[in-house]
Amino acid sequence: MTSTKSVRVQDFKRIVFFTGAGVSAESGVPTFRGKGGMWEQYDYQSYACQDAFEKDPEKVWTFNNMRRSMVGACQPNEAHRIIARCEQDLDAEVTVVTQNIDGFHQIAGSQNVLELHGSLWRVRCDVCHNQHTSHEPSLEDLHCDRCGSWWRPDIVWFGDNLLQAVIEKSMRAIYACDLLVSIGTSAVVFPAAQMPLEARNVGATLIEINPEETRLSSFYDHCMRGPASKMLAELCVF
Ligand code: BJW
Ligand code: ZN
Repeated sequence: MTSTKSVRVQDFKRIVFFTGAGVSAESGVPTFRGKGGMWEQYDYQSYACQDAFEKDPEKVWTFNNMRRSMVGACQPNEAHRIIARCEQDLDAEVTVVTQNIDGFHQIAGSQNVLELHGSLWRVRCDVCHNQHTSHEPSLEDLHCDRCGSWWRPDIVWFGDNLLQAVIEKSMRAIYACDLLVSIGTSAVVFPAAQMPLEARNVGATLIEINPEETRLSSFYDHCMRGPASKMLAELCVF
C-alpha cells in the first residue's frame, strides 16, 4: 500500500465518492453501529423493517419524526463541502453514491447524487403510489393526501430491495470510474458493502477513508485513517 501523497484528485477523470454514515458524523448525526450508534438504542427489527411498520406504524413514525427533527437541526460539514467542490471545480465527472438518507450531499451542493437507501425526507404510499417530499422537521400528516393510507418513509429497510434504477446508475458510475473514494462506511450492509470493490475490476484506484479498519480495508489501494473532513482536505488539494 503506497502513500496517498502520490494521489492527486486532479489526475482522475471519473471519480466516485461512495459514502456512509461516517461522512455525516462530524455534523452530529449518529452513525448506526459502534459506540453511540442508532442500533445501540433502537433495535432494527422494531424500527427498520416492513414487518415493524405493518405492526406499529405510529411507533416507526415517532422514530422517524425524531430523526427528521434531529437531522434537520444539523448541517453538512466540511467533508460534504469538499466533495461538492470536486464536482464543481475539477475537470472530471464526479458521482456521489451514498447510503445516507440525510440529503446533506445535495444541501452542500453536490448535484450528481445517487441515494441507495432512499431519503428521510421522502414518503410514499404503497397503496396508490403517491409520493411526497418535504423538509418539515416532523411530518404532521402521516396519511396519504390522495387515498388516506399511511405514508411510508421512503427509506430502504432491512429486507427491502434497493431500487433497481439506482443500483444500475451507481454500478454504471463505478464501472466507469478511475478513482473511487469510500468514506465512513462499516461495509457490513449488503448489497452496498460490495459495490465499491467492483471498481477494482476496471483498474480504478481505491481509497478508503475511515478512522477504523473495516472488513474490506485490505481490498483498497490506500487507507486514510482519520475523520472524513481532515482526510478529504488532505486528499483534495485544489
Ligand atoms: C467515520 C467517522 C468520521 C465514524 N469520518 N468515518 C446475511 C448475509 C448477507 C446479507 C444479509 C444477511 N442477512 C440479511 C442480509 C441482507 C441485509 C444485510 O446486509 N444485512 C447485514 C446487516 C448482514 N440487507 C438488506 O436487507 C438490504 N436489502 C437486500 O439485501 O434486499 C435483498 C433481500 C431481500 C429480502 C431478504 C434478503 C435480501 C437492504 C439494506 C437496507 C439498509 N438500510 C439501513 C437503514 C435502515 C433504516 C433506517 O435508517 O431507519 O441503511 S441500515 C443502516 O446501515 C443504513 C445505512 O445506510 C447502512 C450502512 O451503514 P453505514 O453507512 O456503513 O454506517 P455504520 O454506522 O455501519 O458505519 C459508520 C462508519 O463510519 C464506521 O465504520 C465508522 O468507523 C465510520 N466513522 N466517524 C469517517 N468522522
Ligand atoms: Zn395513497
